[in-house]
Amino acid sequence: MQKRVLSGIQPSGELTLGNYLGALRRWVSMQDKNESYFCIVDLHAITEPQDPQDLRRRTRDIAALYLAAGLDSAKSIIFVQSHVRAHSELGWILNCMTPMGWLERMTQFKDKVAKGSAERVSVGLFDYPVLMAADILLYQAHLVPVGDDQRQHVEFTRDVALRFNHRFGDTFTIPEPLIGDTGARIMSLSDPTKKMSKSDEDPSGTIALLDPPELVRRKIMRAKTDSGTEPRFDDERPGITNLLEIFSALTGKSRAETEAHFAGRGYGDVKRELADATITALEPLQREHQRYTDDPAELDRELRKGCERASVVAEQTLRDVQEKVGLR
Ligand code: ATP
Ligand code: LTN
Repeated sequence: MQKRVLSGIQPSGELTLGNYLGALRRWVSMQDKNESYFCIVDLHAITEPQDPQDLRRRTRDIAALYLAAGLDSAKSIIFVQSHVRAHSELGWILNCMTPMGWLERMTQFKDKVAKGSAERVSVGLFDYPVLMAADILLYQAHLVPVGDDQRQHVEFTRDVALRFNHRFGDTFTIPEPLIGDTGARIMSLSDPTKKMSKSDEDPSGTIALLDPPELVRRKIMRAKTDSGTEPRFDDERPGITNLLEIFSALTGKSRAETEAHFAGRGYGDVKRELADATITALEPLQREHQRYTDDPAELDRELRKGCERASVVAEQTLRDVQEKVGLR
């Protein structure tokens, strides 16, 4: 049986190598065998302050990168979250059924609050997982391919769905997170104890998918490592471990094969080969991205088609939910 797949990325910054290896690249390989929905979650991005022009540009840029990476609208439904109103509507209904305590436990929220003052944190950021649950449940998704940091949000979605089904009868498919073996948690190049993140203010830790080759090389050559010499995966040495992890995710080599590949060589060799591998992987993506930038009407057509197809499915679930809770 075909499974339904849904995932999304926020247009909160330039897409990174972490987004690619943890999410996007894996989506491409799933679209042949599954009924797939991939969105750009702009309503999630506005849970933190965004410049309106930047938000619009990034939303299109990310859509172009989805297509450039190989998502194909003949196989998948590719759309912008805010174009399909059912996301906000189901989000509200689920809000009314979700205990605050469940949201207070979310580690991503707690981490973000710890970084800023409570005054600056929006209600939307607190409520973020409920909207994410709406994204997933509207399409009755079985599988949610994400990086490791999103595991808790998918578990939360399962709890929301189970609770709704228990109270109102079978309504939602219970989804499962799908997290890769390699590349699920790429760390920052400048601080390998932190996740590589597109909204990081320090660009030296992040490889953006659209960084030009010389910049990619410079960032990798300057990546923070320890004073050791032997390239090995080692929790005590997060810098070199992260570089090896990226190498292994890009080349498809297992961790053992990657260690064997670099046996007897130094950290400098790892950096040089990783820079080459990264530049080679990004080159076709950047070329295809440029094609969509040159033809904005084509991108508009793709997103309009995606919105229409997604709306049909989303509306059906929304109606069912509205009827069950007594809104129709
Ligand atoms: P932000 O910095 O705005 O929180 P982000 O870079 O963490 O953004 P998201 O939009 O939150 O990116 O994530 C999109 C997808 O990319 C998710 O599936 C997430 O798990 C995955 N992802 C994000 N960062 C990484 C990373 N460093 N390694 C692996 N996967 C990642
Ligand atoms: N919270 C996710 C983005 C996201 C998402 C989704 C992922 C929003 N809705 C639905 C999978 C399915 C993140 O990566 N920060």
